[in-house]
Amino acid sequence: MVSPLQDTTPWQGALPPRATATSSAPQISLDGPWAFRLHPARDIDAAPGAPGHDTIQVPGHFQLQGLEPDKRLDEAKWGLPAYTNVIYPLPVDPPRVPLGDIHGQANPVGEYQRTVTVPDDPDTETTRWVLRFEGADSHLTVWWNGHRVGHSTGSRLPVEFDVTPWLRPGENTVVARVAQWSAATWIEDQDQWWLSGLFRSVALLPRPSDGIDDHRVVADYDPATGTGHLTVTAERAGEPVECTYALPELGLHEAVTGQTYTVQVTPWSAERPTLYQGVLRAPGEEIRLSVGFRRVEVSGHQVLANGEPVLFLGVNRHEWHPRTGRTLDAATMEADVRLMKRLNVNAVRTSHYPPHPYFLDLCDRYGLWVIDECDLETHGFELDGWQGNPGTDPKWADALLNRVQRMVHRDKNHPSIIMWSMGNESDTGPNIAAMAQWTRDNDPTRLIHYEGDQAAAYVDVFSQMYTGLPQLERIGKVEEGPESRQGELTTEQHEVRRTRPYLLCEYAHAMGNGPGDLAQYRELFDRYERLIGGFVWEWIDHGILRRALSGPNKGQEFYAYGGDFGEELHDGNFVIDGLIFPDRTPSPGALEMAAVYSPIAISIDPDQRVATVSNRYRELDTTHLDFHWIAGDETGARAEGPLNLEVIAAGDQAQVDLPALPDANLGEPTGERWWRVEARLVTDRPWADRGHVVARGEASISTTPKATGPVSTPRRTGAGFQAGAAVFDDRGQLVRLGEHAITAPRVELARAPIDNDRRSPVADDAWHRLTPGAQWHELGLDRLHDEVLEAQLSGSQLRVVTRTAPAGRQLGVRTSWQWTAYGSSVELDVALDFEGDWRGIELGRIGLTFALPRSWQQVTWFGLGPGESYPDSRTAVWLDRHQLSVAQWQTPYVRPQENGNRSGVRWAEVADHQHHGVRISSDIPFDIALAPWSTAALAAAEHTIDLVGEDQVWLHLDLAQRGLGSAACGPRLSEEFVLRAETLTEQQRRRRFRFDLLG
Ligand code: IPT
Repeated sequence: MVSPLQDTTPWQGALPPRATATSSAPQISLDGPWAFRLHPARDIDAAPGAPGHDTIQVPGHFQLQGLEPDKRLDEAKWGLPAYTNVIYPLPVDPPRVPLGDIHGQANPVGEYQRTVTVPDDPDTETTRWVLRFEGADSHLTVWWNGHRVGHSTGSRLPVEFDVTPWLRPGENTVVARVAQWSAATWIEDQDQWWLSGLFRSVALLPRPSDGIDDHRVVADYDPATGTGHLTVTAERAGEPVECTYALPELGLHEAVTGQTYTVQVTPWSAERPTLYQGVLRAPGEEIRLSVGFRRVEVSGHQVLANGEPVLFLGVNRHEWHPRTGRTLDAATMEADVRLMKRLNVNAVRTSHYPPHPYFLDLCDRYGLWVIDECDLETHGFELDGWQGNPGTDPKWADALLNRVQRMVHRDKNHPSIIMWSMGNESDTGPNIAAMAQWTRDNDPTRLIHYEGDQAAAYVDVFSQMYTGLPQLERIGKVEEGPESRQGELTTEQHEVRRTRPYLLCEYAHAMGNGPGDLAQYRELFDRYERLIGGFVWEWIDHGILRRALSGPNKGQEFYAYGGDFGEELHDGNFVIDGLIFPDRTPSPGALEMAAVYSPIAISIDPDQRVATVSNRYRELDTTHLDFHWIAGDETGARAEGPLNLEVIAAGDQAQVDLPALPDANLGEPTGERWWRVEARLVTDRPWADRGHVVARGEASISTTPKATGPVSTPRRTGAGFQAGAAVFDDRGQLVRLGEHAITAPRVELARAPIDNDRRSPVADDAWHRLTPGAQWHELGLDRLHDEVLEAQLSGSQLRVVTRTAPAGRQLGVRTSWQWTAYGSSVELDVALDFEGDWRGIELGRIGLTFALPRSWQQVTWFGLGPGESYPDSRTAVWLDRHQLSVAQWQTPYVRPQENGNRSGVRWAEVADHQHHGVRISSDIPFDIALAPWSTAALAAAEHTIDLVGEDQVWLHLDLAQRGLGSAACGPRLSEEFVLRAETLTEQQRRRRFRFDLLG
């Protein structure tokens, strides 16, 4: 006998799908505590008995509720989280899944049980009692008072059962069995944690027989005339029913369903989310209407909304919370939407399943374009060449169609939804084409997206992932070839695809420190009409909150990732690839994205004292923004004031003169000064407070190098040498600066690999197939040996030559260090020469590392900040005098890696609380980072709790840093950001630093 868990039938006993609605009809929430236990999967259909002895909260995942953050894994009560990306964690024998002989182990089934109290004389004549589940992962079977009501799959889709025939007066018992693995597992292979249970709300709905079971709002907007065409329809028990509705702001008081009304309206868009509120009435029920008018169409190579081309500045969002997994409370969903708006995001793809319905309400209200994606992914079939893929195999046709129907019906009334997406990474096939066809027929008001249709045959946009910049440019110019990962297109297919707008449904992989290159992508989006934008991968790191149970950081919280739960198969920290950390703090990558996505671009010409402001909105003018100028210098002095700028219409730009700077406020007029212009919100918005900065532009005014004082000749001492305040040993190695012990600078050529350094090969031939990170390790660049070749006084300088090289190789770096003193200051001229064969080697950095006293914890610098920046990620930082402690300097990437680089630094002071320390400066802006741990310790750490403060502060002065890129899942790092010994510029090989003692 086939177990229902192994059957591809999507559901049995369920009511037809319908729209989510805010209704006046009563609702009995069944959220809260339920009795719980694990039940053997083999007996999924056995009649339920007494309730389990444990208690669990609904909504929630049972694996997460059975394991507190400070409990050992062997104390987990109901299974453990498991993370895989593509690969299925089970033997692939679809539609079969393990049933398991051992109680609850191979296929944990959660049995939920509770009582529901209804009136003593419940109406079962004119009321239908409907039990609704918003989400059960992955297979749900339901009993009401001991009667099996039905079952369902489709984890992130609602299902309703009519329980009226079995309803009893007073107390009723409901049992829900939710299996982790079922046939549906094969079509829910999204890149995320495997977590099960009743993870969304459950309710009992007494449905009035004279109510409204389903309704549809079609609100078209004609941009040529500014009129809206509104048709509302209603259904009861599957049949159209005539009802009236009111939308008072539109002058509609007694409108009738089924008729079309023409009204003057302001359309809905992400920029201007105009909703008209009203109510749809039937004798037994009122439903809230929240109507947004818009027309979505493809015109040429563009997607138009209300006649205006849409540029998608988007993010991919999985649902995630570090304690509750995919169970999100309303406040968290709202926090996400508000943060997206503050980060200048205008679109969200609900990768890779329909989100909690409330999230879509928020998108309607706050203004975000949505690609609503169906709960479908079969990526693991790729490992067997897509053999048996559900997109093709007829036995899955119903299941796939059922999913898209349930999504469209649930979400059809949201104006924010601009495209329906059929799913993700499921290859192509007739079953998916049929989903698209059904959707097109059912809802002609929206576009169809599916990246797996590489011929763009049954979708409206040609969509791809992680396309590199050169290929993107070819596509922008409509010069791409007929190639596709599903084979070469025919001429006809190619001609069709060439007519489609091009969307990056995923790009800029935000794993760890990154993504880089965002500004370059935006530039292409702006340049080529056919490039309609993209969605950064992805919104949030899916870290699971845990607490260190032992070790030096015992008790400290950290975030777990794949492999931390003892999974047999896992994909490590590939699940930590978000723009925001698990606690929802924006990472530097998120801030970079916000700057690149900004709807206002500001540039400053300091010589002409003119700022140019471009309005990149499609609809909004700049009435909601105030412009301010700020000027400052390295002393921290500043002046600021309002900028009087005319209102700039969408798509236009304007120039404005900046005032003459009052020298008196700005210290020494010889130093470097900067201008900054900010666009700030004039009034509070639902997503940000008044004054929130939407855009910044900046420019530096002038640099007049400071005169250096008279040279003082270095001298020999008993133990070595002295130059100004700098004291050296007899091999010319710096040992002290004034009173303070400092370890001689060493050359560093590697960095603690970022995820992008760990995942993409440097080239295709055998040795170069290593990733940069592996190459550094293989070659020994992460454990270099230093040898002093020479140390002597020469004229007014101490001249030292060292050789830095890995063991076992002939290649190395010969570094000349020339120290000159000016009074107590000391200058270092450093020059690196690469010896031997460095071909094919990509360097992490060209850096000098010093160990400073541990008490030097305060850093003040004049340069770009306050956040970290890298050569391909420096849009979000600005020139100013910034200040941070060494602790604040660190970016706590969930899997530790290179972080904290500050670039464009003119000078920096590192000091203790009494301001004893050192000031470092250079005529050429440099990169600097400080860390309480060494590069080796950072590289070795797997979690934040592995990092322990050391006895010194490590100072990194970098002449160059490798870019960030997106290579963990994207194209190789752009060559201009790769560091190779043979192509280093003069500035990347030599530099002069000056060190002044402070205090
Ligand atoms: C792509 C997936 O669509 C997404 O779910 C995620 O896994 C992402 O990669 C990487 O984090 S698929 C990839 C093969 C391009």
